Amino acid sequence: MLKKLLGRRHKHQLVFAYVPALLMIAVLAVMDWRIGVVFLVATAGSLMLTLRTEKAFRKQVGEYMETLSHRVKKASHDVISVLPIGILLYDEDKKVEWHNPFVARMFGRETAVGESLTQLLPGLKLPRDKAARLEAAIGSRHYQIQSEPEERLLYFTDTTDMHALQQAHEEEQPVLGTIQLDNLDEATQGMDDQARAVLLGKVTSELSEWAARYGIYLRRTASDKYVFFSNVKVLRLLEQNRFELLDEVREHTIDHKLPITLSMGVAAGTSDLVELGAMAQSSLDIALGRGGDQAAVKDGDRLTFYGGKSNAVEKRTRVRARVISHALRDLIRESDNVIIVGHRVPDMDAIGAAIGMMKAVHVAGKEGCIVYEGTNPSIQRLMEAIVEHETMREWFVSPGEAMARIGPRTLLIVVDTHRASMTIEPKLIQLCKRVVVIDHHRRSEEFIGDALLVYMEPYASSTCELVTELLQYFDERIRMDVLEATALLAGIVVDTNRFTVRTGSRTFEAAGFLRRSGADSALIQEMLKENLDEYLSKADIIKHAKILFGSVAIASAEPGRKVSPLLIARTADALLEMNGITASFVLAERPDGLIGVSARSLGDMNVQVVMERLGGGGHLTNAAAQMEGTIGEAEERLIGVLHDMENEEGLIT
Ligand SMILES: [Mn+2]
Repeated sequence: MLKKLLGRRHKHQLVFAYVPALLMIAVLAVMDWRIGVVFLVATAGSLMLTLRTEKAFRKQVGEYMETLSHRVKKASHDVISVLPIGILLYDEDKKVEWHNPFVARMFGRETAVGESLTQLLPGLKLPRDKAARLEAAIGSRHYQIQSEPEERLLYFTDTTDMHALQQAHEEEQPVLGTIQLDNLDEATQGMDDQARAVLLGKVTSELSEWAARYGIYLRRTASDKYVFFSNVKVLRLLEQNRFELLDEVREHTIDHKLPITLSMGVAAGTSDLVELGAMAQSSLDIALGRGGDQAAVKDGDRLTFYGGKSNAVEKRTRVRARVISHALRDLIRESDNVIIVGHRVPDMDAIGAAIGMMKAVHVAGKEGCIVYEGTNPSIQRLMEAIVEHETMREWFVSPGEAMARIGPRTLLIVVDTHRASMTIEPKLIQLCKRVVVIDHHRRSEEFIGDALLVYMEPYASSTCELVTELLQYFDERIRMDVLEATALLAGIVVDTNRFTVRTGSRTFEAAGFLRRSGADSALIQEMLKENLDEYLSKADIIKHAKILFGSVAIASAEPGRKVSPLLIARTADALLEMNGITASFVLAERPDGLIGVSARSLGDMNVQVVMERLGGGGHLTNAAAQMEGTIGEAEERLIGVLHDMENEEGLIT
């Protein structure tokens, strides 16, 4: 078409170009006809020659254009078959319609036409309407996939090298860890130098063997502290083996009167070494706060715990209790007033500890109050006794009233919890500049950050035990009111399930002091009495108990039956008392519609970790969680977690 247009225009132009020449010839012919003939012949020859040249040129151009378009077509075809990019077209049923040879090589077959995409690329989710960039591994290679749903077209790019490079980069990221021997002082107390050296040597060789096994750089920084340096690749291995060093050291020193346990704080996820160091230290603090004998790994924002199979060892020295007591006394004396707050739905331990702290405030000659949200069945009888008391009832105020009392020099004491969200009024913690935390729970990730003083001892039976010790050092001649001492003792009695769990020698010493101060055990007996209905309800749930893993009891209440959280907890306590049971789990629907789970253990199994996996928390031997859904689903999830843990590192130690 183009050629024709071009040719026609040229012909016309040529003809017009010869018009003046013809006119000239006509004039010449009029003058002399012979000259006219000569010029006419010459002009005709010239015109013929021009037309022939023009024709030859047109032919050449035409031929050239034809070969060019052919070559372009050929090249684009070659590109599709040779380019290192896969192109695949699919139909509405996601079946392959066409692909280039790259795709055939990618799948390692001659053709994939007619096959379904879901089978070729299992697990790949193609978005319906938007262009998207996806990734897939086919065989040993990695591909980036550009999806164009409107054209039903996929482009594949081989990113294997990039992927390998990325992985190598990630694996070489630095990891920093700190290791602390939890109980070296306690374990070596009373040992002579030689025995101590032998024990330390044993632990040290265990540690260096471990470091050599993984190619870790390990360095001792104090008699009971180490620092190590490694990379993410090694960390993944350590996690896979669930930090078996913890078990090895504990097992190799088990023939001593106290096995040595380790705590580790490990940090990864940044290449900033200063930040890594701070993260490793805070991870170690958390591991220790949870009772030690475990590794806390902070990888970016993710915090994971490994181990923690043994219970926190009681600290035999009371130096810390005395130091804390004196620091607390100074803080109270420097304050205008003191507000004491416990956790929501307070139990005996929270109320008892708050009352003990009020005693401290009064001994220091200051004003104070206890934040109170109302009664619940577990503290009903204690609160009745307090209401009848001439002065104690004045101590309890509403959260609003407490808030109104906050001044610039107000001290807030948080008891029996260390999580701001668990307190009766979290705003108090934001509003008070000066906060003290006294708790016996194993530390969770949420933590009141900028407290002036933190006294957290997971080995202790109860916050009341800690508070009783603090009071003894507060003032040596401290005299307590009968109801004050009774409330503190009641807290210890409840949290130890009548001195049967988590009871150390210091628990009895604290109980002895309270008894000497006039604590009324008959009154406690009265407070803890249960009624017949409750007893029958417990028996009703226990009836459904089944035994897993030989000694783990799980009992679920009937669906639709509402059970109070307190009764769920007490049923778990009762179930644990049965012969041959090492751990008990009780599930029931709570009045608020959630499924409540209470978990108890004699100490051979860490129920805190089980509950943490279900979104709850607590202690090694005493923990709880709340779940949404039906009771059957909750039980299924719980059993799933138990099986997972059994496969990972064994449930029972
Ligand atoms: Mn408690």
